[in-house]
Amino acid sequence: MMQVFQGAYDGRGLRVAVVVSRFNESISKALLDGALDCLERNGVKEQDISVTWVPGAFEIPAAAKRHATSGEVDAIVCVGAVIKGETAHFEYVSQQACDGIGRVALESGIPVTCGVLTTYDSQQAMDRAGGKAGNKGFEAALAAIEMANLFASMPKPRLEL
Ligand code: INI
Repeated sequence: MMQVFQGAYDGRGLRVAVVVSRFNESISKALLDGALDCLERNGVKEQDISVTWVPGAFEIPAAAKRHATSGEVDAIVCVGAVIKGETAHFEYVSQQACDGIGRVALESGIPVTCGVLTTYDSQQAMDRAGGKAGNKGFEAALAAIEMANLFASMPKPRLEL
């Protein structure tokens, strides 16, 4: 019989860290609210949730790594907003944020999800932070719950890559 692994949207008993960047704060705050709403709706207890603020999206991976290596969380949700300005800075910040988040996930083996917006203007960001295109913070939190349950159901890692 074939084995199928999949995660459930059940946050009961999960310990979740949310890392949020202060830059573009009104957008980040809306993403954070979306993430917290999702965690609470899916049964994660308030005392099992932590929120960590960092200055900008560039700093998100380092804070996520601290949580990942603490052994005290089952999943990490990253939210923030990188919005294109007049220089190439946006490219480097968004790349560092997304690559770094992915690297922490791969290196730690703990689910780390990416609700960091990388948009060309503020309207696109607002649309994705509770506007007409949903709330990417909510979606990142849901993905974290699914991945934490998926990993709990999968065989334990025995080999180093
Ligand atoms: N940080 C963001 O989170 N979003 C941005 O749009 C942004 N832009 O465009 O500059 C941004 N820059 C700050 C960066 O994340 C660091 O905090 C800063 O460079 C200090 O390391």
